[in-house]
Amino acid sequence: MYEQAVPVRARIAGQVSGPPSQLAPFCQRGTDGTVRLGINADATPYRWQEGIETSSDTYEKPEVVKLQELSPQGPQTQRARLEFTEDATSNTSFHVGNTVDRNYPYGQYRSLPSFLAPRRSCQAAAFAVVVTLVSVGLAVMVFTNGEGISQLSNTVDTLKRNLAGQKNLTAALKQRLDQKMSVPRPEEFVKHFGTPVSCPEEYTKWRGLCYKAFNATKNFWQAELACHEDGGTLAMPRDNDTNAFLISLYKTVSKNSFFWIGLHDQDEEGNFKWVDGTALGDYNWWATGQPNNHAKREDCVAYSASKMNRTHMPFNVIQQPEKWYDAPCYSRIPFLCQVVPENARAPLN
Ligand SMILES: [Ca+2]
Ligand SMILES: [Ca+2]
Repeated sequence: MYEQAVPVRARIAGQVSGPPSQLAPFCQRGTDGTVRLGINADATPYRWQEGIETSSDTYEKPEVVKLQELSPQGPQTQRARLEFTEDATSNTSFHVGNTVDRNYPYGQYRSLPSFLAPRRSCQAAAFAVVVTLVSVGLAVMVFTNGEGISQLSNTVDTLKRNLAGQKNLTAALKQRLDQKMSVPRPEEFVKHFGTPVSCPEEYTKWRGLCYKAFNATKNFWQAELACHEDGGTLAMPRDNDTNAFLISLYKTVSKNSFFWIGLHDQDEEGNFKWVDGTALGDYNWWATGQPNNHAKREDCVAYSASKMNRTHMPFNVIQQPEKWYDAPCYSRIPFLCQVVPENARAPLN
């Protein structure tokens, strides 16, 4: 059921004929489009009054207000529809419409208050704006979070690469440390420190030198020459340990022979020297009564035999075995040589 719209003129300035005050902030539109709805004080309850505010203190353009009130769809429902249209002179139309369904708990037939329609519209618009802002905010957050996640992913990848590099460096350092701490292999030892100390064939190493007992018989000078041919000299027992070692060594060759050592007094009687020219020193292993320079022809020194053997006794009296005796240098007896190891004499690589 329609009610004919009634043109309304209303003063704007200072006039309080509009809607309830709580709607004003939501529904004003500029200077010539503001629509105010409210309840006329003179009207019956739920009659609608409408006004359009102009920019000056004049009466506004006539408006046509159509109020449509629909019969309730049920004992508890009321529907109202408002339409606002400017007059033909403005060649414009302005439409505000809203459909409200409202349920009333008391089941009474009541018309819908006019201010609710534009209020709904404003609420919808505000809701749309809010939804739009929230959507934009969410999009920004998603975008921002996406960038953050991408940056975090890149950071994690970088950290993984750095960790892998650190692991490789640690493994390399550990390998180098193991190489430093490990015992060198024989070939590496030879490379850095020369060949291991070794003696010529049939020579025996003793305290850094090599010794050999020759069973062949030679005079003192021939024996010294033979030792030179092996790169050494006649043996020179300068201390008790070496002396004992040489005694045990020549026993492996013969126990009934005498053995030349590198000691003599050919240059000066009674002044014994080693074949390398050094003085005899404090250590000696003379047999009792020796050296006696028997018949003034004994200038070279030899060990006496471990066991007495008259056939090999070049000296006039043998009383003590395994001792030093001076004897004639031309006597042909076995001899002892000593050689400095070749690698000990060669410079290290
Ligand atoms: Ca002598
Ligand atoms: Ca003698």
